[in-house]
Amino acid sequence: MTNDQQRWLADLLLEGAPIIEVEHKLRHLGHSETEALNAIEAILSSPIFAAARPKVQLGQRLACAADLHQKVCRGDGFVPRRHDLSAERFYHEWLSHHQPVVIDGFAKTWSALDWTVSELTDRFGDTPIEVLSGRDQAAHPDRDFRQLTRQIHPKEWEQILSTNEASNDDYMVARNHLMQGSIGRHLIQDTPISSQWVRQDNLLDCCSLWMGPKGTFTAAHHDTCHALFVQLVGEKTFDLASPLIVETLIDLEPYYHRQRNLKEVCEEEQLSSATLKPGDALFLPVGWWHQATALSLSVGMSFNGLHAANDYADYCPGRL
Ligand SMILES: O=C(O)CCC(=O)C(=O)O
Repeated sequence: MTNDQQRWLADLLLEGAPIIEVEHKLRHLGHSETEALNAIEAILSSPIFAAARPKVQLGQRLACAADLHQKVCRGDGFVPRRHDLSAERFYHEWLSHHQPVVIDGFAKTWSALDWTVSELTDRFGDTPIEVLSGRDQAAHPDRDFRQLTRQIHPKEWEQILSTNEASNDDYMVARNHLMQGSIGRHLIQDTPISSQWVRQDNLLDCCSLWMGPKGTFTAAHHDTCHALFVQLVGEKTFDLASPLIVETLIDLEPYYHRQRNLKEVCEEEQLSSATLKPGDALFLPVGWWHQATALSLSVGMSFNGLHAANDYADYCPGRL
């Protein structure tokens, strides 16, 4: 029996295929009954099989429980939306149930909704800002953000955005540390998120600005903390998938999905989407897979200083 055949046989037996079926398959491949039974016995009696089978079985049982959860919780393809959701109900009904929700008009009174590119870039002043460039040529621009990070003058950023062309090539992503610099103290005046929603003592350390042209696409990934993403300018669509969808747990690297697009990984009914308009907020629960597409020039702010345990750095199935 070739190595490949032995491996295939081990796979079947580890997954718990009935011996009689495995024997039939081997006979079908041209092996005699004795050869087939000997090959099966050799694998079943190996210490490697004895050690591995309970682990495979545990994985199968967890997948079974996760599937059950998915079937019971299946939605209609859209992230649920709520108007006038109080912080109290948000924490009680959504965060503690680990479920995403859109809060319509969350920031409808914030002056950041009037931000324009030229006003914002003027406010950035002369200090270089950090953006990712050359994303189109990169196989995995979000995972490999370090190689693509460059410092540019805010005026250059304004020029890139003012072409109004749809592009994923340049994008100012959350890792720009802008809010932690001196400009952060000014910008936050325009995004007055209430203390009922997020802690104020570390507000600037726990928020990030996202800014880019129409057409940016952030690849499928999960975070290690909960986040509240507030859309300020333009529109953006998010696609989300539960961390309990087994298909999403294959091919990770480590916080990103190798396929980049959840639509290539999940069935349509496993995804839920939400299009945010200016002022809407999306709660992204820790571990939930998400990807984002800007439908127009877009500015958003994400906050993670929530009033809940919010450091799940150890949640990284892609490292296992
Ligand atoms: O807006 C985006 O492009 C991505 C946002 C995101 O993934 C996040 O806030 O975790």
